[in-house]
Amino acid sequence: MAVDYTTHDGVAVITLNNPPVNGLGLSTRAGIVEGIERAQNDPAIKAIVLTGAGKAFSGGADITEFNTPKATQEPTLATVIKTVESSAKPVVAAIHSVAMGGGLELALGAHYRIAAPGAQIALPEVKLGILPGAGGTQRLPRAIGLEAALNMIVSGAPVPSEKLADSGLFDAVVDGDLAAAALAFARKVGAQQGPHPKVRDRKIEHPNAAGFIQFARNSVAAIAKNFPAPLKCIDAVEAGVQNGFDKGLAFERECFIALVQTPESRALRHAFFGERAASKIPDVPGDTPVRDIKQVAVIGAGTMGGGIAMNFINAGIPVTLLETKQEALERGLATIRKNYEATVRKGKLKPEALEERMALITPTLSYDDLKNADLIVEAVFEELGVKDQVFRRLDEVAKPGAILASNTSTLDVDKIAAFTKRPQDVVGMHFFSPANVMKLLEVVRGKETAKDVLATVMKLAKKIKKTAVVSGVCDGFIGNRMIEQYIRQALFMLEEGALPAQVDKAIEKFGFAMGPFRMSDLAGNDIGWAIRKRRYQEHPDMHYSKIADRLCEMGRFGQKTGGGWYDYKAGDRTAYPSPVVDDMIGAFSKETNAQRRKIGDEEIVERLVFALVNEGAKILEEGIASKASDIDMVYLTGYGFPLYRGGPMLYADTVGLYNVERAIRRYASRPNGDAWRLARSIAELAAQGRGFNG
Ligand code: T1G
Repeated sequence: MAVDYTTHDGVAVITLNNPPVNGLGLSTRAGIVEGIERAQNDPAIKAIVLTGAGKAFSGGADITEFNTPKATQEPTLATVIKTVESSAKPVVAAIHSVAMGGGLELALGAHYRIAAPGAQIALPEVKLGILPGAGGTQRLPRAIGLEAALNMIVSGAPVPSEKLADSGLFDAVVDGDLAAAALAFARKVGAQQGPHPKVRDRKIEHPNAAGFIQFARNSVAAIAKNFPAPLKCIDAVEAGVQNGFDKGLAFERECFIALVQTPESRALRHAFFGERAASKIPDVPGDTPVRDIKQVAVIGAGTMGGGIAMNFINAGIPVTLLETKQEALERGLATIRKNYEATVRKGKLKPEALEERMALITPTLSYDDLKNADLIVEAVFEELGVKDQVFRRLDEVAKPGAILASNTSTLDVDKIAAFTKRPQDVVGMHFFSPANVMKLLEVVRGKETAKDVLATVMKLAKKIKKTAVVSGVCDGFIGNRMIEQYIRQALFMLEEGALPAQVDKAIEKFGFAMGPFRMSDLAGNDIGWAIRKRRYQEHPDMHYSKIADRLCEMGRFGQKTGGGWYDYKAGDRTAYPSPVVDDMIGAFSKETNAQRRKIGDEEIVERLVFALVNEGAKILEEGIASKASDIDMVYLTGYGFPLYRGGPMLYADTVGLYNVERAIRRYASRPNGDAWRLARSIAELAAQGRGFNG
């Protein structure tokens, strides 16, 4: 049973014991009910303490049970809370570390609550696309007031327990021994005459509840356009304010059942699990010993190197920053300082913290200064010859056991590893620009990369707040390999009849942060041009539209040259459709005898997204990625794929692989159809009625 029951001089202590965070799974729920009933039947027991073992009071409903029969099997959480609340003997919730979601709702069912400072208190259900489903929308407003409760429920953000000390939520916030304080408190209230206070009996006081709720609804509606849950949170709270506790509770339940079935909630839960699953590498045991990373070195102080260095100093890890020339080093340091100054101006960093962080950087022009580094990340020019020199030199100076990482985004990590005599210590750490902002880190596993190197980098990634996804070695790893097919389709569609603004608008309406042409103008069209030139050499058989080359031959590299797929005005980043480009596209179609036709938005979205899905399926087949959710995490955290759709692979499951297959076969039979080689696994899974994510 995931609950312990002990007695201490007339006080029964029920301890949740379901690691890692005392998720309220079926056995935990049953154990609490049994404990409460056992205490009722023991005349020696005068009061009950409810607490959690390990690292949490409770992290809430056991999300691993979601959409399984256990989740709704009695005793449900609502039943547990009702049992606690109707106990004749007072129940004291003793809260430490984490009381979230159902965990906080359970505590709200107790008669008294005492907390240790520093505990994270939250109703984060909205972040999973649902709402508190066990009375949180009804009890929290009664505990801490309408405004504070609505803020917590709609944001899902955690509040430290000490900040709620005077909110009415806790009877005490105690430093020191929480267990002893809880026992003393329980003895005190156990000696008092009942009935003991119930949060549900409190009134929700507000001078103008209806007005405030309407104000909240208007402000939330403006920002939550793709997510139904935040507005439902407000509806549920309002129902309790207007119609009383029991009706409010019933309405909350209806809302919960409706929301848990929505594709948005499925996407958010998928992302929640995907984030955690990504750090698990199938053949690397979770208890693999990791190397100690106390000192990092970064080679290259350019845009990438500087951003990479910031990640480590933000986590308090000192960085030796190496450049070849003094002015490049100074330029890099100045850029890092400028970035921090901007953060200070936004009030997100204290001025003194800026200096502390800058002090963690040791600039140098000498490789000899890298000899104590535990991890060395190179971010030098993307050319194999340059990587060759750098890694041979690292092989000479780096200490044994130092991890040698390349930030390469396109080169073969196995080839880079072969420049050293220690390929087992070489790994790819592909950061995304701007490296100090983008959450995604592709960890590229060479065929000889040691397992403890992978385990070390994955753990370090969590410390520097990155979402790390392991990729095998292939051209473009996971993200860029898939985006190449996406861009191919975008270019073909220009030849076939679409214009840049139409393609961008269609995919941005689908939810992408930025369409392919605005993105290319931002990154620089010359970057894609260089990659295509390499492609034409390596894969002469791969059919590419040359329309983007035509644009580059016109010198239209994007924002940096004042014009790319769009026109730009000085000091204005707005992308204006360009008549010059539209004419070029029309002329190009004529030259290639492409019959221009009207292309609908639905086809644009299908061809762009299914190009990702099809390549993602091949990446899974080849074992470059170990799970579909890894691919989704790459796209959600590195490519602006809309979170409410859960990533390309989950989106394909939502559409149904049967429909994805039919669409791909349709496009394969049309002009430029040679770009569509249907992934075998899509046909197989479709035939079995399955999806990528089970
Ligand atoms: N159930 C089951 N497992 C959970 C869990 C949960 N609620 N929360 C976390 N885990 C696992 C997680 O998958 C990971 O597993 C391990 O715990 C450590 O997590 C009715 C319906 C609690 C702040 O949304 O925010 O209650 O990978 O790496 O950084 O209204 O986890 O080790 O195998 O994140 O210390 C609402 C979600 C549920 C809380 C701890 N609750 N969790 O953070 O560790 S819905 C939540 C978190 C609900 C009711 C509704 C965080 C944390 P593994 P971790 P952490």
